[in-house]
Amino acid sequence: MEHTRPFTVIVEGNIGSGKSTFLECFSKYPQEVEVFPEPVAKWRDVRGHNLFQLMYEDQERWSMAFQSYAQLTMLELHNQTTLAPVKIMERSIFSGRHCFIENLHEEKKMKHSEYTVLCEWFDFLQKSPMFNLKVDLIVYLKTSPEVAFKRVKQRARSEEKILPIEYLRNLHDLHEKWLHQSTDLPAELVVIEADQNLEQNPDMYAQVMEKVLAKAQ
Ligand code: DGT
Repeated sequence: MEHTRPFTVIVEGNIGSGKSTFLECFSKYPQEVEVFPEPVAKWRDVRGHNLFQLMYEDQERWSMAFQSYAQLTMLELHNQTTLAPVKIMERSIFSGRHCFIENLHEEKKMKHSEYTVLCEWFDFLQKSPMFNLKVDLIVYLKTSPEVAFKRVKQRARSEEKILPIEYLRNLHDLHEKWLHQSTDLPAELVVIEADQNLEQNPDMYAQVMEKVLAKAQ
């Protein structure tokens, strides 16, 4: 049976917070959960253009194009139906708007006019009955920027080589502000303290996984 409104979970947290590892834990439950990783591969090949790399090489020049495309690919994921009753997404159109776009604007890497265009699009998409941005649960993997930075350096994704720790500090602050201070979160929030990794704390995801899998019953 196709689920047009599956129970939808978005997994949020800084770059390097462990979102992919959390998502992998659900690969044992294909009947119950359909997982949608972030579309980095698409960002790397937009009809031959690596927008992901261009954005890191020259943020002032490429952020608008990148965020515009990232917003489109996120919208596509939000809109996808599933065969499983539970849908889990890595990030969302919401963190794009409230963390990444906000940061680029605050850091003056994006012109105010460009920022305004992206915000107008976001507001339109959020209100439009044509798109399904419904979310039921937000899982926030909370890390210190220092731990996230160490993990990013260890995995050595080529585009992220030049990423300074200040970038992760800014993104951390914006995740905290969005998830802990805003009055219009799209869903209930659960927080996982994620400075430890799975080897150090094998049960760190257990409670939240149970909560999510219960929605498939
Ligand atoms: P994980 O598993 O928690 O380590 O997560 P990552 O780092 O695989 O995934 P994520 O979403 O934190 O970021 C993947 C890369 O894409 C990273 O270099 C940040 C970048 N990214 C993701 N979404 C956006 C966005 O909306 N704007 C910008 N500028 N970059 C983004």
